[in-house]
Amino acid sequence: MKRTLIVAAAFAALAFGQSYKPSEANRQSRAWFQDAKLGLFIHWGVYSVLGNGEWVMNNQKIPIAEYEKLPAKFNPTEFNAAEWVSMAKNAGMKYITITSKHHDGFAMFATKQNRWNIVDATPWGKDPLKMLADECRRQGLKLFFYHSQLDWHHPDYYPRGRTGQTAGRSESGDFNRYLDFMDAQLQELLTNYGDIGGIWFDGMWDKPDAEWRLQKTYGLIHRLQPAALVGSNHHLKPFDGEDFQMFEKDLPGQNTAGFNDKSEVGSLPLETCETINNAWGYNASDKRFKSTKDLIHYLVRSAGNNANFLLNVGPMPNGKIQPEFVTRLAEMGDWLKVNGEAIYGTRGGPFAPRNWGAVTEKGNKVYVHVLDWRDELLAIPAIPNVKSAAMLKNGQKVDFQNVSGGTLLRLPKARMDPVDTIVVLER
Ligand code: JFZ
Repeated sequence: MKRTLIVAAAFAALAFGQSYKPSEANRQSRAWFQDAKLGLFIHWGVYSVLGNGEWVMNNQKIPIAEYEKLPAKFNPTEFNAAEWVSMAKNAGMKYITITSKHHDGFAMFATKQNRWNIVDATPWGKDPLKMLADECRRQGLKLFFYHSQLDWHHPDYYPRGRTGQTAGRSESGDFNRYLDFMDAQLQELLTNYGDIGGIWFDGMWDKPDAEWRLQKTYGLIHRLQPAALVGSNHHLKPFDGEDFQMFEKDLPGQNTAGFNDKSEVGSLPLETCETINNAWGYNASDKRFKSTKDLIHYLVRSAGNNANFLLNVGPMPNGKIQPEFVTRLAEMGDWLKVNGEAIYGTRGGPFAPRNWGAVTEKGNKVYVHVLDWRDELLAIPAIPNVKSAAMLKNGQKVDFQNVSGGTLLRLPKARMDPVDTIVVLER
């Protein structure tokens, strides 16, 4: 009897594509994640030595034999974990997601699986992820690892996918052995660094039809750390076993960057990531920095879409973060120190973002973020039972009037904030 039930349950799970039940600890992490709203993305690897982004190996067709000369030049003696974590904390960020391994396969941690890693292959010889993990714990931030499933360096990543064709690898390899290697690295990351926030996968899109053994890998993570959140940048709707859904360079449901045409917003916690200039990994010549105001607007629109904002920096090969990034993060933090009430712990809604701005809500309060509006009267969709309206900044009352189908807010020019005019509605 019991056996038939198990078989029936397994069949149902397969038929309906649902078998993973998040643990209670995992549900708590998801709630924490949704309250956190802002995180720091860090793309750091041996590619930073060339100052031309994390795709440089592929873009400049550098063969492995050449690329393997880089670690000898990677000596980030200026790296200071406390400085990075303080910078994130002062920016109002609640977590950090850092590359443990990017597409070049180079591990930024002390792995025993091969010598293609920062400890064994560089003159510096230290494990920055260990130092960051300890420092995050000290300062109360969570640490996530970005881990690339795609690997341009490992001989068993075969057959190859769309990218990595010019690395000069042999025409053979055992993909299952590669996945064993990847699982072994993940086991290290989930065993040697204390409690981890989660794993941010990327790279499946390189060969979407391969057997990636996702259930085995996701199962391993959830077994080692049930509270850790699993997400993947596959640009599709979430797979069984994932705990959050991410949107690369786009707000959920949008597709301005062209990555998310097949994606669908599901019911998991959401996250969107973006760069400050146009590079993820350090790019010495990319000076097209977004303004602090634009970054704050992106944060507000993310929150209005019920998503977290993961904002990226690409540290330099000496271990420092360039000043243009540092100042912008500090300015975001200054803004959040005053306006954080309307961001942290909120959920998007009660209505979807508009061209003029976005709304967030928490308890009996609705925060109307007016980002771009020039007239004195602003019409918003009706919100039932609003008792009062006031500026978040100074508590001054805001005139409002319910009209058929909506509410009119009176926003005299003199009261408008150049970044975000926040009106608090109380229900
Ligand atoms: C991926 C990485 O390739 C990139 O280096 C960075 O880490 C970013 C956060 O994630 O970006 C992608 C993912 C998929 C495609 C292109 C870039 N794609 O499908 O063409």
